[in-house]
Amino acid sequence: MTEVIEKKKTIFSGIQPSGILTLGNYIGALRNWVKLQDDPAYNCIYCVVDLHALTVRQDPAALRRRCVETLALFMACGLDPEKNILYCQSHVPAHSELGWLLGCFTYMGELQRMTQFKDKASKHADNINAGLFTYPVLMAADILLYGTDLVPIGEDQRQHLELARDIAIRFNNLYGNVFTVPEAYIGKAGRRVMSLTEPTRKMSKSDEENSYIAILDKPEDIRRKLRRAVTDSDGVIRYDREGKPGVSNLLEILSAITGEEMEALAARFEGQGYGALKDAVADAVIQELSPVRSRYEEFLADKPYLEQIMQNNAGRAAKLALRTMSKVHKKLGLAPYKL
Ligand code: ATP
Ligand code: LTN
Repeated sequence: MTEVIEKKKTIFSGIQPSGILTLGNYIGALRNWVKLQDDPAYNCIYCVVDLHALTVRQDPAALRRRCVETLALFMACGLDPEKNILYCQSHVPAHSELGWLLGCFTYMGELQRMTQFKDKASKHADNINAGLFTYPVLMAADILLYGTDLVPIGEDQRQHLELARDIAIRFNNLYGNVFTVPEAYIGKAGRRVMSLTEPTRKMSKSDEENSYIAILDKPEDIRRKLRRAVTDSDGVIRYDREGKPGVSNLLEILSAITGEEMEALAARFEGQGYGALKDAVADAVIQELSPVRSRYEEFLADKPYLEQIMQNNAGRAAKLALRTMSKVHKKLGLAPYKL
């Protein structure tokens, strides 16, 4: 009898160390990463994408500190450095190299259409640098470097993933099957957690402090920010993203954390005031994040251990990256050289 051994699939995702990670990063990305690590069908690679963070000005000391802190947070959320490859993007130079090569297969018009570029360019009008423009090419390189099958991300990254797929298909059409064409993995609830102060915009770690809940916020701060969250004046608890963005965001956060359907939640809170809903969301968020906060403190207390994990895992990632890079060099006709 012949046994069919299925090759394990690869998952890759990344988060920028550009600030304090938020509830949006947690619900939209990190929580799904933790779920996926236990699926035996996958090898998971999760990266602190520090090169991407450089597209806006960073204070060097703060950036250095935040890379280690982000790794500690990955682990505090439950990511296991033995089961997954957890590392820092700049430690594997192949990301930048493939980024350059793929840039030669990406059109200006494609990059000009990216909504994140348009948003960030208007936010940082004094520093619209070329890196901000080619950001999605480096993201495509991150993903394609490892033959990634699945990319767990929030809804805001869907357009970038589509571009990565287009680049992979274009390259494969020219040179044969080099890259795996990746799929997005976007959770059902919480795919786009909105700002608490401007609920028509996504919650973002680079906005002002009251607009987001940081994963490491103290319980009293979480409750205060949620109590102050912008809603509306009609007093009705109902899920309607367009008409009632503030209330819908609260329902969606609650649903993402408790697993209860939005409609069931809306029915449960019918006739109650917004205060009751806000308190319920605060209770759920505090309960979910408290253990993360205490584990984070424990991990962060041992920096040498974290640095060792980064070092070892970068070595594991670099080995995998090398395989793709030598294939790409050969296909492109770069002069032979032992990498
Ligand atoms: P920045 O505000 O610095 O641009 P960010 O908060 O958008 O960053 P990233 O590091 O760029 O965070 O994103 C990491 C992951 O978190 C991505 O998969 C992204 O889709 C997801 N994510 C970020 N914000 C949200 C959100 N508000 N809701 C759901 N997912 C989110
Ligand atoms: N662009 C993403 C972060 C990111 C990423 C990646 C996500 C960089 N490289 C590769 C998934 C896969 C963002 O801005 N959220």
